[in-house]
Amino acid sequence: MDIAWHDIRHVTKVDPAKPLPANPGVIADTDLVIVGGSDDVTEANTLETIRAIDDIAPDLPVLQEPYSATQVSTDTIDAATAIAVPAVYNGDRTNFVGKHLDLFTEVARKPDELTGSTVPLVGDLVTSKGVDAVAELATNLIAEGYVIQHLDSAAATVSGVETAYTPAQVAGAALATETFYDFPIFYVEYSGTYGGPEDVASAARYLDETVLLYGGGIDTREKATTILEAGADAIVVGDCFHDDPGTYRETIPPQS
Ligand code: 1GP
Repeated sequence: MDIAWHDIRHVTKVDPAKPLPANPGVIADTDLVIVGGSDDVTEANTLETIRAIDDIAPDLPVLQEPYSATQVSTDTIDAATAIAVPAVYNGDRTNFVGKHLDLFTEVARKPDELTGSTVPLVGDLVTSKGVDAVAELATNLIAEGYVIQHLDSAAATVSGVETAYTPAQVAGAALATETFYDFPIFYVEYSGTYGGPEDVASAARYLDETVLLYGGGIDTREKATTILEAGADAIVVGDCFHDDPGTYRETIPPQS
């Protein structure tokens, strides 16, 4: 399934370590789902969540966004539309360069050398299934340029983020994403708190082809509208989906 990124205005981040809400059917009106979290995520709960969403809304694109090697398997690769891999500009080296170079070093090896090897990003679950799985993964990866701005979040902890970027640095990271790294996604991440429109406005000036996502603390129609009007291509809503699906429904922009 190809993802029509520039038609996507509303993304739902489903944490596989949390239960789905009692009325998960509200998710059918979002444009795209990302399955990922920063605590207690496993391959098993990821797969269960992707399949549950697929049962509810079979036509919805669903990305797996892992933070660890052990969460990806041939089953999750098959179940998800694609695997979204964060590259965290203000994280530690492991989370911008290390995991990715390790993965592609494995992918670049000759097939007979892969037997028995490990792939740090994707783990033994993939390599035990052989080179076809690794090759399939390589063609289904989506790189996301990330800036994590909420230092007290689990996302910041798991990515080694110790300093938030200034709006000028956010703008620079956005410009680099589009013109230097050529990642398809730039993600302003305020996981768990509302960051307001300033970073989004700073980034939006430098993005054309690259899709601008904002996530963090969206729990009203007003916040959703503010972020979209500041220039985000789409908002990402996480906690509100799990905690208050009725309010979550209000964050979905009306069909234009
Ligand atoms: C988290 O950006 C998403 O990765 C959404 O944030 O959970 O605060 O809505 P919230």
